[in-house]
Amino acid sequence: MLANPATSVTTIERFILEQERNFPDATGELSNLLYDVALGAKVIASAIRRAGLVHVLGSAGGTNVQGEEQMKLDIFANETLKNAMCHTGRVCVMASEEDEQLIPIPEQYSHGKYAVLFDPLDGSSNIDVNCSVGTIFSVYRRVSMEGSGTMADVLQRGSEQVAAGYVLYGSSVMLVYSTGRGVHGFTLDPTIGEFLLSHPNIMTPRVGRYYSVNESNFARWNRGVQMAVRGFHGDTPERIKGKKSRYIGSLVADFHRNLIAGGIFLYPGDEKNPEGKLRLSYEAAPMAFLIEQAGGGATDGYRPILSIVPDRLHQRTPLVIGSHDDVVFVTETIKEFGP
Ligand code: P6P
Repeated sequence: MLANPATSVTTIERFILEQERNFPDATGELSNLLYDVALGAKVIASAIRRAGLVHVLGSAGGTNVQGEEQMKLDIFANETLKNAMCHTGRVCVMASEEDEQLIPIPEQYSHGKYAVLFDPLDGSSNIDVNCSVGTIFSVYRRVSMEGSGTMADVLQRGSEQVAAGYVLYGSSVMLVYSTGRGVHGFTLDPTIGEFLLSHPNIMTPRVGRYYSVNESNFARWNRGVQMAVRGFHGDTPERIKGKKSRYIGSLVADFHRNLIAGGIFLYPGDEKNPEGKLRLSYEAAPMAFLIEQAGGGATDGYRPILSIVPDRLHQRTPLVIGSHDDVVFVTETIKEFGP
């Protein structure tokens, strides 16, 4: 008998268990870690929904390691994620955009086999104007032997990730993740407080409809990047068909639209910031893991993001990410027209 559609929902818990059943090498620990992140996301989503009401908006007065003004929600999101994972015995060390140093697991808790990195609230400058913001997370298997995790556990090549994902706090709250077996999207049903499977096996179109870049930096880009973006403007139809411009200034929101509809996002390096603005370990690498699982690509303009071994925790990287053929076009145009 067909299940009644009203009750045939697939929660993230059910989906992860089914994934475990289909892949005998899957261990429950990674599944449970994803539940922990999902719980943290629900708490953060609730705070964001209420932000305008509880005067959480506005600066907390502090500044983070990036020298950026910390919004109260930044701090709340950071603490929420730490608290969701530190006591579980699944994690040996954490790292966050909001913390200059590694985040050790308190001695009273056991140390698990995963290292987790996150940007707790990316795009936080959009909070006060009610634009979408996001959480980004990246999971590695530890390389250190036991006890408290080390910097080596978090400074791994992106291709070593065992899971990565993001939460988009937009018109609806979505959690999108991959454990290397496809990309799957879940939408939070606030009436029951559950993430329900809404976008199984996401594949991104080979050619994108949109391009996303901060055009105000155009004059500072190298000639190759300028020529690639001019191609997206439609200035060189013999090289590439023009695209529509969409740029929110929130990586998770821009990435998600391009993932679903097809598109390319660029944050190139320039004369002022040769390494660009975005962080390798907890922004570019997890998004690169996802986009490659969805059939797209991600480079720093020259080499795959997932091939880069980080030297420093808060290392920046130029980022070109999205539909496969568009990423190839940018990389080839940079090669042809040079820096
Ligand atoms: P710009 C938000 O501050 C962020 O880190 C990303 O989410 C976003 O893609 C980028 O910076 C926007 O930077 O310089 O265009 O405002």
